[in-house]
Amino acid sequence: MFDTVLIANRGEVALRVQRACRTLGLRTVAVHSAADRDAPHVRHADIALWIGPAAARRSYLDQAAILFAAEVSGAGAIHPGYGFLSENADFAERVEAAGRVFIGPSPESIRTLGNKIAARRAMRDAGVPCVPGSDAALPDDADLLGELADRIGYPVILKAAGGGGGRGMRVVRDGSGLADALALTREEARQAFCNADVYLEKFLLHPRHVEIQVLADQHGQVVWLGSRDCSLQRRHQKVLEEAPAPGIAAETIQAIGTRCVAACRRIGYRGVGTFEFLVEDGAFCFIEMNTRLQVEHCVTEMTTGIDLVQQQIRVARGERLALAQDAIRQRGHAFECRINAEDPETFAPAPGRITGWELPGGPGVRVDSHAGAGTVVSPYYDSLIAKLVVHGDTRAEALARLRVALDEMRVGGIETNLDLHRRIVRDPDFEAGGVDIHHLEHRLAQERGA
Ligand code: MV4
Repeated sequence: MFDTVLIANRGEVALRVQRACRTLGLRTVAVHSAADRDAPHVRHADIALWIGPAAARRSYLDQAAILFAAEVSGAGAIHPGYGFLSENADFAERVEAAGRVFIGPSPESIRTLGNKIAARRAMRDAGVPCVPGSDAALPDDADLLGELADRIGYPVILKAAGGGGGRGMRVVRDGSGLADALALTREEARQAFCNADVYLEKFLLHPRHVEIQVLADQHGQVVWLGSRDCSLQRRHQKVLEEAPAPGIAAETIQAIGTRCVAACRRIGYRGVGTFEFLVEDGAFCFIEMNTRLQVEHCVTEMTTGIDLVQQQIRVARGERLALAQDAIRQRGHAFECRINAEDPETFAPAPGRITGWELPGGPGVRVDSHAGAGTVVSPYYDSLIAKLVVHGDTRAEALARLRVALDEMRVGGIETNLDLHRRIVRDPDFEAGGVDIHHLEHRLAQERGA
């Protein structure tokens, strides 16, 4: 099995993967663009290889450059992190064809679950509850289409099979706009995803976004690792996440988690995965599955005590899961704030040189970051500079610690969303727990009006 891992990513997740590899005694290869020469994971790696200029297309998305770097460095495995090539089935296939291990699910799993129609069908067949909707790609025939939507009930939402994460969607309020909306969505889908298939779901008005984390080995053993609530978002960008999802009965979560595990067994899933649900009036509705490590995996780590990246590498190595489901518990509560370099008014990325950097600490406080005083935040990549993660025995304790930590943290030289987080953690509705996916945008609109 492999003893060297190539980290095909940058920023905080590259450092996170670097640490997990070191903990397991593995050698590491960092591949970096011209913008990331001085990144900490590059410094800590055994081998660092320059793969191209700052633009991601010519570095972190350049499959040939990364495969060549693996060859010359003798890396037996590639960890894709999140974003970039992490959910690219063709890349996973090329890694395997080169005789290396892709640290993630099989290319077939990535491909199937990347097609949202196929994913829905697989989950429905496995007994995972889905949003009421169509079971196949929509026909263009207006009568058939109208019948389908009438049966589901308005409002409905059209979604591209190749979309996900909020891309390629359109809400339709009544039958009069349906055919035109389908034509538009189809054309956008063809352009954006090279797949013109579109499906239909009932549009839920006030759902929460709740996720279930799973972990599967290559021998058919699968566990679920509790829930996360990611409802606090703006324009499909998550801002603050927590675990477990507050105010949901343990038996309800347990029943859903068990279904997710059964679904993974059925499709022969391996690695870490996330089932995304919309939860409205206590009902869980599957929407999509993410086949990668997620940014917010840390709140699951803090509540379960399990190092998800280490587990990801172990199962990729062919090890059997050493975790039994009945020994896994979510203890206490955790929050994660995504600290971004961004304009507090416009939310536009605000790159630049960080001149001041003071981190919080104390019991239950964790900061995952590649940044520090002197770090230049590049305009070429996403604006995440740190994840502030806080754990406590109860939600109230974790929230109290989070308030203190946010007040302690200082970033100088660039603008950040630290102040936004300080306002969120003092919002009475957020403090009560269980706000829906529209809450943050409603609050921001209120603030602008006030
Ligand atoms: C929905 C929905 C309401 N009803 N599907 C947006 C991201 C993608 N993962 C799915 N999304 C949604 N799908 C149905 N049937 C509302 C959203 C949605 C949303 C979902 C999760 C988190 C934030 C969101 C913000 C706006 C819309």
